[in-house]
Amino acid sequence: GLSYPQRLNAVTELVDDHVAQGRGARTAIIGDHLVWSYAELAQRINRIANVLTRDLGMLPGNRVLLRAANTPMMVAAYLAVIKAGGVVVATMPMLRAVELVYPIRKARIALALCDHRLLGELETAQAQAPELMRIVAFGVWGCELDTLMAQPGYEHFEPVDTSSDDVCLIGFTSGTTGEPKGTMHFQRDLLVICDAYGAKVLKASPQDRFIGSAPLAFTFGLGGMVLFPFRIGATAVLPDKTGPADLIDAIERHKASVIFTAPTAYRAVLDKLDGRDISSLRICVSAGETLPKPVFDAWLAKTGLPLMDGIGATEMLHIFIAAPREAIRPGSTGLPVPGYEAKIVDDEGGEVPDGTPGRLAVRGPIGCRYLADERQFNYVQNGWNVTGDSYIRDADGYFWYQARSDDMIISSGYNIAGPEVEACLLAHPDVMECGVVAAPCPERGSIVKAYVVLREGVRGDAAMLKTLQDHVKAGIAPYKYPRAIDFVPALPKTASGKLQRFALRRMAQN
Ligand code: 3SK
Repeated sequence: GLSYPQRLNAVTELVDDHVAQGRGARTAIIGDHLVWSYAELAQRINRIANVLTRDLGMLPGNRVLLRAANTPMMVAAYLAVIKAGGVVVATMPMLRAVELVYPIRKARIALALCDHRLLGELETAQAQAPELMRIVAFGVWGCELDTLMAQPGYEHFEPVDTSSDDVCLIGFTSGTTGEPKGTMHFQRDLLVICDAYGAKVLKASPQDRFIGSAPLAFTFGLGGMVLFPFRIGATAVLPDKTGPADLIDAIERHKASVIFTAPTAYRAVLDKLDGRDISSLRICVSAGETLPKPVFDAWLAKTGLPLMDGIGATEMLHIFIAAPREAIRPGSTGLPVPGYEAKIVDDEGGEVPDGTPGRLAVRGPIGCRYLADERQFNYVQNGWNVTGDSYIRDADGYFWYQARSDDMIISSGYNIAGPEVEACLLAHPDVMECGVVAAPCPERGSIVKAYVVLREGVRGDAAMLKTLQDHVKAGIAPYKYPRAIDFVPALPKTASGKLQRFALRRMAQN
C-alpha cells in the first residue's frame, strides 16, 4: 500500500527535493522560448509564493483562481499556491465570463492570477462575482505579478507545513451534464496518482520528456504533463499551442517521448504525419474519452506503438483503470490500477456476474469529495465511487467499455451503444469525427442518428450517406446502423475536448 507522512507539502517532493538532492540542474520545463531547470523552477515557485503571502495576503486554505494556457508560468503559479498552503482552482482557458462566474462564486474565490492575454473574460465575470476582490495579471514584463516577483529576498520560501489531507486543489468538472461540480483533492493525492498509475502502469523514466494537449486545468493534463514527470525528475514539454500540427512540431523539435492526449487528437495527428518524424515517442497514453479500436489500430500501424488506454475521472483525480504496455488487450480499457478495486454493479448497487453490462464502480486511495454538493450521494455509494460509465468485466478481470450509462440507444427494443457505432464509423477512411445519439421516432421509439465530420474535400451527399450506412451494416450487427446521418463541420465539445453528447441529443430532438 501507499503511505505518506502525516505532514506533507506535495511541492517539496515534486520539485524541492530534486534540488536538495543534487538534481537541480536537470531540465524541468521546456517551453517555446525558454528552458527551466528544477532549480530555476523552484526559484520561480518561491518568488510567486512570497508574492501570494507577503503582497497579496493569501493565507493557508485560501482558494486562488488560476487562468492561463499550459505555460511554464501557469505551472509555477500552480505549485506556488500549493507550496503556500492554498487551494488551486484552475479554469480552462477557453471558458467565457458566464462559465467563470459559477466556480468563482461556488468556491468563494477572492484572488485570481491570470495570464495577461486572458484577462478580458475574467474581468467581465468579476462584475457578476463580487467575491472576486483581486485579479493579478502575469505573463510579460510589466505585469503586476512579474514585477512583484522580482523583489529582493523573494527567492526562498519555506513550504507551509500542510497536512497530507489538506485540500490543495478543486477541479471543476467540465459539465457534460448539469452544473459543474467542484472536486476537492488533498496534498497527498498529487503524489498518490504518481506512485500508483505513474509508477505501476506508465513506468516512465527520468530521461523521458512528457508532452500533451489537455489543459492543465483538466486533471488529466495536470497529471500527464506536470505531476508524473516532476515526481521522477523528468521533463515537461509545454508548447504554446497544442493543435495536432503544433504537437507534431514540438515532438520533433524537443524529442518528446511520452504523450498524453485524447483519441480525437491521435486521429488528427495521424492525418498530418506524412514526412514527419515522431520516432522519439515511446509511451502514448489515451484517455479523456473512449478509445475506438480503429484509432488504436491506425496508431499502431503507423508508429509501431500501442496506445495505452485508460479511464479516469476528475472525481478520482486521474486514471484508475488501464493496462501496462505488456498487458494491453486492444479494445479493452484494461485492469484496475494497482491499489484500486473495480466492479460492475446494477442499478441497486449489487455486483453483477462477469460478462454482464452494468455501471462501473471503483474505490481506492483517492475518492470523490464534491464541494458542498448533494450529488456526492449519487456518486459515492457504500464507499464505492459509481461512475456514469457502463462496462463489462471479462473472466480475466479486464474492463470493456460499453457506453456512458446515458449513451445507450434503445431502438425497436434493441440496446445499442452509441460509442460502438461511432467506432465503426470512424473506421471508414472518410470519417474524421462523429457522435452517435438517439433521435425520437414514432415507430421505433428511437433511431440511431449519427453526426459526422467528413475528411476535408469529401462531400456529404446521399451517396456518402448510403456508403456509411452500408459500412456500419457490414462492420457490426446491421440493426445498429444509423438510420439518419447529418454531415456537420464540427461537433460540440467541452472545454476539455470531450464530445457533448447531450448537445447532440438536443439537436436530434428537432
Ligand atoms: O478519463 C477522464 O476523463 C479523466 C478525467 C480526469 C483525469 C484523468 C482522466 C483520464
